[in-house]
Amino acid sequence: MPPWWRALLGGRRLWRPAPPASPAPPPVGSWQPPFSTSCAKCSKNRRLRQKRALSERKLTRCFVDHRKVRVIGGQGGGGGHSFHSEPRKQFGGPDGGNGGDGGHVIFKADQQIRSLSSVLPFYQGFHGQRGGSKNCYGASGAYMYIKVPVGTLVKEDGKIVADLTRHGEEYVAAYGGAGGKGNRFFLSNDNRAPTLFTPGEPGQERVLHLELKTTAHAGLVGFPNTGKSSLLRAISNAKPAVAAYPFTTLNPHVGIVHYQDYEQIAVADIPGLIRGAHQNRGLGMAFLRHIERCRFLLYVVDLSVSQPWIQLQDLKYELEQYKKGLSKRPCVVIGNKIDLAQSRINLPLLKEQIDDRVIALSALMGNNLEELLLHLRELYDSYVKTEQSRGQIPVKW
Ligand SMILES: Nc1nc2c(ncn2[C@@H]2O[C@H](COP(=O)(O)OP(=O)(O)OP(=O)(O)O)[C@@H](O)[C@H]2O)c(=O)[nH]1
Ligand SMILES: [Mg+2]
Repeated sequence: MPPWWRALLGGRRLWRPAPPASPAPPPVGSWQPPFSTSCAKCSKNRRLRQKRALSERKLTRCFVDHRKVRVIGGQGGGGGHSFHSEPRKQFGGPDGGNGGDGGHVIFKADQQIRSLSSVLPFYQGFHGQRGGSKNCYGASGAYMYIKVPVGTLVKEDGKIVADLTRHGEEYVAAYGGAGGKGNRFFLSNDNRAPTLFTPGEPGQERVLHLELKTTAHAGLVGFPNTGKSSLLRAISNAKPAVAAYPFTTLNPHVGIVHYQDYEQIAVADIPGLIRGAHQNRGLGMAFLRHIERCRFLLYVVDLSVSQPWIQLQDLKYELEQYKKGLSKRPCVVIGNKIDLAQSRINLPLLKEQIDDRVIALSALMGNNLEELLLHLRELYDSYVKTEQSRGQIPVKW
């Protein structure tokens, strides 16, 4: 504080530094380290704050499996128009460079993307730059990549033009326009001073429909409330909502089952189907579409209801009506809710009625999940072998 300020306050000092406090002696018998350990202790004992899972309502709002997109490739840059001139070289000739090409707009499949919600309705590619003087070419426009989920179908006028089923696969949605020619390009013996130059071409313009079909190795197919989501929660880290009312799940969820040899099997929880789903009852078509891409099917039936084999017949009928041969895919029948008394009565009856293998388990209590996991691996191994024998690369996660 300046001295004149202190004089103004009547010589009073407003703030006085506290006398240095003498360190308190440590209590007898308890040795304290000469540094603070409280921070380390806290960090060791502190549990990592977990990210709150998105609610089903929020997920439903974010999940988009249809998009109409207008894409335009970048415009090519115009050709340059100039004549070289310098001291003692007055008529140096034409030196207008060519314009750069417009950038393409490209769809690229990315495993990290879950739905088409991040895809915008319109994309314009980057334009090429104009050709300059001194024979300088314009820079080409950069490619514009639009990330889409794996399993995206690209349709134009109802026809499938691309199917992006593998991570990193690309499809050029709109080509950029070619760059124009500068006047240097038109130099010839006949014409030593061409003034002609061409503008860049406009990029390709298309209206495309994107459609997402969930891709997974296995699909959990069943009526609502049979415990599909509970089962996916039990065998993987996925967290689909579980509740005691039908149509809790409205979008497919994909969970990954990890094995000791680092193989990973993707299992999709498909929303519940009902009778008449192939006629679009209960959003049937939207749900059935996601089953198409599953290499093998896990039919989940509720063993506690009477005559559970009827559920299975109905499911197979719906799949067959939707797409021929869909119900013939490798499959296993999962009899869920074996922890209930009625289920134990129904299980032998179900086994009598059907030829497929039945695995009885309880997704809620975790009973007999090992048998399912082992059989899932068998199905996966046979899928890998068939793909390799056909000379194709099996889809891996
Ligand atoms: N007792 C018993 N109840 C179960 C079992 N598995 C699931 N449930 C119950 O069944 C109800 C429905 O479970 P979900 O996992 O939501 O069924 P879902 O097939 O995904 O249903 P949707 O999403 O509507 O198609 C919940 O109340 C679960 O607690 C089980 O093994 N035993
Ligand atoms: Mg569910």
